[in-house]
Amino acid sequence: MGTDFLLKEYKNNESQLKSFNNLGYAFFKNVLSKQEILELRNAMDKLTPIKESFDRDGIHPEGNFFEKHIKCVFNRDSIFLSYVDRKEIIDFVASAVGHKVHAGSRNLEYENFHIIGMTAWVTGPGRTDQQLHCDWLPFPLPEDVIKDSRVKVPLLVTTVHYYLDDLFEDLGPTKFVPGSHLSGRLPNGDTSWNGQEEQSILCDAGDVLVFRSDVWHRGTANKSNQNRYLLQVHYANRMIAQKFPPYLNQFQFNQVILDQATPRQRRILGDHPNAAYD
Ligand SMILES: O=C(O)CCC(=O)C(=O)O
Ligand SMILES: [Fe+2]
Repeated sequence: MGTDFLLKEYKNNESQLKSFNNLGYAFFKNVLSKQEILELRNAMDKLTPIKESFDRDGIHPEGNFFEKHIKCVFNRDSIFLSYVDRKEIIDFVASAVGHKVHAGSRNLEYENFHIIGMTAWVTGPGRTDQQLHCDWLPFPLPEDVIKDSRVKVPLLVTTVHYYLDDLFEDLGPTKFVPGSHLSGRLPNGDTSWNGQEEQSILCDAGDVLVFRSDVWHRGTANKSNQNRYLLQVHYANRMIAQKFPPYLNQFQFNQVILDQATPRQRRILGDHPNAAYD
């Protein structure tokens, strides 16, 4: 069997979801134009760190390499606002993590999830390999239980990667072990699962990957002489907390940005109708 299916875009939402459920990630080709890629990279270069928000911009504390890691960038420059609900991606996210509910004319699929973070991330030459990990494994399960077709592990958190470079091995692509979310566990040092080795996401600038929090993956070493630019957008079921530091109510929405936000963007940013626990 070929390996084309490991990085393939399917034509409709349903087939994309099926592949996502099998592999743990879904691929979207050519989402951004060259102009949008440039705009995003320039906007990322202009961002300044807010220390209380855990931002970093400089030599990484645990390594001798440059890293810029700026949180909640939707709040910093209106260029990032459209990535709250980027048109090619958001319906997929809504069906993956919003658990679409149809109720008459109400657009409930946008009520059950929200954005929990948006990070601009520039990694310089010298960045080292990450270990294979899950971002979050909410439901560890024995393999024989998770294999039972009656068991459907709900997706609570998913991340969208907007790649802003043409990726090559030395630039440090993200690597995934396809299907490993069906292991029910953390990798614990394993580098393959069910006979499947890790797969480098060697995609082009403007391509997008959406992945489950429980699929095994890692960022890899930047052995090139250029910076790698990545925009990460994290979404979750509405019951999962938004990660908007600084905490204890110090995070403030930027009114200039909020005034530009559409009703759907405001909803995804957290403007929910009253519900359980409110
Ligand atoms: O850098 C990457 O491509 C992935 C990073 C990652 O998985 C993480 O920081 O959790
Ligand atoms: Fe990760």
